Amino acid sequence: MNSRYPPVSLIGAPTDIGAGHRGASMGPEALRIAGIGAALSSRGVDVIDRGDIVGPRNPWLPPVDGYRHLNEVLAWNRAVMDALSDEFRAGRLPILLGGDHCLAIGSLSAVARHCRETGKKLRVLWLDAHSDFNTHEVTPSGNIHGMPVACACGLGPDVLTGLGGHVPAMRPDQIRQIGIRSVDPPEKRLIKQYGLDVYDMRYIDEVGMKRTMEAALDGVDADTHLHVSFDVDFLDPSIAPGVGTTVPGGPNYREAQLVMEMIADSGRMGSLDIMELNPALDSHNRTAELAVDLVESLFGKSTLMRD
Ligand code: EXY
Ligand code: MN
Ligand code: MN
Ligand code: MN
Repeated sequence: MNSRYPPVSLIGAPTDIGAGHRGASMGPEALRIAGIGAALSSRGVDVIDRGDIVGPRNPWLPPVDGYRHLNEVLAWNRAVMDALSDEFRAGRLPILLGGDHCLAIGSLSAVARHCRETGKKLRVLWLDAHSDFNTHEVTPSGNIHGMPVACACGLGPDVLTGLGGHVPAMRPDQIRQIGIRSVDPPEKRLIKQYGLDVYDMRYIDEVGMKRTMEAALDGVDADTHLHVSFDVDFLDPSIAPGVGTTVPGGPNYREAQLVMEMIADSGRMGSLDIMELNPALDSHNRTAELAVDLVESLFGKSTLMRD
């Protein structure tokens, strides 16, 4: 076994309850078919697949008061939070196989609680084309997958912001967003108001991915729990077509690999979300296979001569 990494638990959350397209509910199985378990085992990681969380079906209804499917989103996120909390208490590294990104409300709640209980410093890396910082007042869609970061920072309905028992679950200065290139105008105002640290694609173009990641990881040390929330739409759609919310102009293959390799080098990743993969929009499971390739890099596989 690879003693560099704690034992890993795969947790499927097969739902598209917070999304505007159907299909992310098939994400967990596509990642399994792409070989995520075997890929981790081959890295020497001790991995268990816990199977899938169960939750309500998607009724596919319009938003009410700016929220679509709020009750169902709450049920799924409670289940996600409980499942991740069990893994943290067992000393394991949970990998949440989404599912749409609204489920990060549950994972961030669990991670924040784990850090409060253990006294660890929290750093969240949010890899995404979107900031996911909308509220019900300003959302253009009512889709709650556009709101998880706001909820984690205390902006949202009490049932979601209070999920982990502490409001807000985290401070904006504990979050670094990377790859951002689609933000709604009122959402942008909120991001500025809350002082979120955003490394958008313009920044990455100008500064390069290496310096971007150095900045995003600055201050991460042995006392840090690093949570990586990887929305697959972070990647350029030319390499990752299997998502419902593609935005042109994202990181290319090598830039994405560098992100993962530098996170691996930090040695501090304690939990991971892989979100928004939509097999209904994919081509021959190519995006799932790319996600697994990137996960291998997160666990120390280098495409260069450093293994
Ligand atoms: N900002 C848009 C909305 O709130 O509807 C789009 C959000 C897409 C969210 C994707 C998963 O990252
Ligand atoms: Mn997202
Ligand atoms: Mn996104
Ligand atoms: Mn930890």
